Amino acid sequence: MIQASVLDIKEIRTQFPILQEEVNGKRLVYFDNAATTQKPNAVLKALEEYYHHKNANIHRGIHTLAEKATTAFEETRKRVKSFINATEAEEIIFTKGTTESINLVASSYGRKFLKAGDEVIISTMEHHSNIVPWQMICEEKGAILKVIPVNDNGELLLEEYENLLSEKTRIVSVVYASNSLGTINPVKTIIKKAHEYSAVVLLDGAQATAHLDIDVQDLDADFYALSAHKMYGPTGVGVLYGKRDLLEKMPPYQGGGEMIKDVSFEKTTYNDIPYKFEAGTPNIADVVGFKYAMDFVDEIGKPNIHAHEMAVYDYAVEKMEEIPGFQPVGIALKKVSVLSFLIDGIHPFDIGQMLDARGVAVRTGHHCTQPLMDRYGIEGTARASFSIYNTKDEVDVMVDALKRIINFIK
Ligand code: 7TS
Repeated sequence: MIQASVLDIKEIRTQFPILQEEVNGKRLVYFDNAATTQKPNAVLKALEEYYHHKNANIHRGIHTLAEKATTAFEETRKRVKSFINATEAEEIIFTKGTTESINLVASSYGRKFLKAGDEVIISTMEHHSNIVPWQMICEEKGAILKVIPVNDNGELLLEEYENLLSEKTRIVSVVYASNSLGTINPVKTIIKKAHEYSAVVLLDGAQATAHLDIDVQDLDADFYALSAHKMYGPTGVGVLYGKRDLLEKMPPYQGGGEMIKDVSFEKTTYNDIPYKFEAGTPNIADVVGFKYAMDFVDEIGKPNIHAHEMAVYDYAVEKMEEIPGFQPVGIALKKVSVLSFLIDGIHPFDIGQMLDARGVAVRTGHHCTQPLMDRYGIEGTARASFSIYNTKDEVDVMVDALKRIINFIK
């Protein structure tokens, strides 16, 4: 890890070719990192290298390429194990993203262990992907979905959470860091409380994993879901971490090749974990590329990444306060670098469109957290989310553009 004081953002930017793009005649300012981050050269090269020199299907062949591809694929599994400090590589299951990881747990664990009258707890600030799979399985099983409320600042009400917990609680599934508010939730406490009632806990780590050191053993998380594409890796790759004893008790999620030991028309036996949950040919090349994203992150160091991003965030809040009618949404004490905001009298969609005309990419809308928007009585926000390659100069470009937009409109 390098020292934060010598972090060379200019050099880091050169590793991301897309940052040289022009959008609508202006140099791209990419502030949509919570949706997906850009990819460094190391990842792009790994993808090319894979297809040029290693491409084959994995786990089934004895020929040289098949072995090379299998080794590269399994190297990433080991890398994820160390990246989130799982106990064993077998606890790492590759999926296509956080959404699929959560669906896997809801379908497999939920279908086997939930029964009528049981309760599942989520929170108001969940992404739809951590709401809908639980609604579906609760409906199927006659289980009840309970929701932890949030305060006006965008923080979970922990006392209310404790009131929701009971002997009926089977599963607690909460977001580690909110994509709409940036709030970092006190997940270690949430997990400890759930375990007092023998409930299992899934953490949605989609937004946390690129910014915070993750240690699933220290957190004592039962399941942890993440997406590679939100942490400089390729799209189409996600991870589900699960404790071995839980994964072993769970039925397969999908049937097909890879996930079996032996198939006959009378009886099929299933493979061991993690393969039991990896039916069919996986996204081999992108899994291989993902390893280089984790190397990129660890080389800089997450504390350095987080510190830089929060410096850009703090600067952005300070500059935005110069804008009349600026209203941040989500001002929790502990945050990742997500700045959701409203400007009085201008629809977020118009903000997004007019910023785009000036080369600035922000996201607008409900950010797949409609119940959260309902809680605040709004339709959506404009959202700037910062990454390691973003700079205060880029914030100036956005703020300057916003000031011009306001002058133009008002
Ligand atoms: N959970 C959280 C907290 C997220 O932010 C997202 C995606 C997901 C789950 C789903 O991840 P996926 O990789 O399976 O799609 N969030 C966003 C966003 O904020 N803007 O676009 C996607």
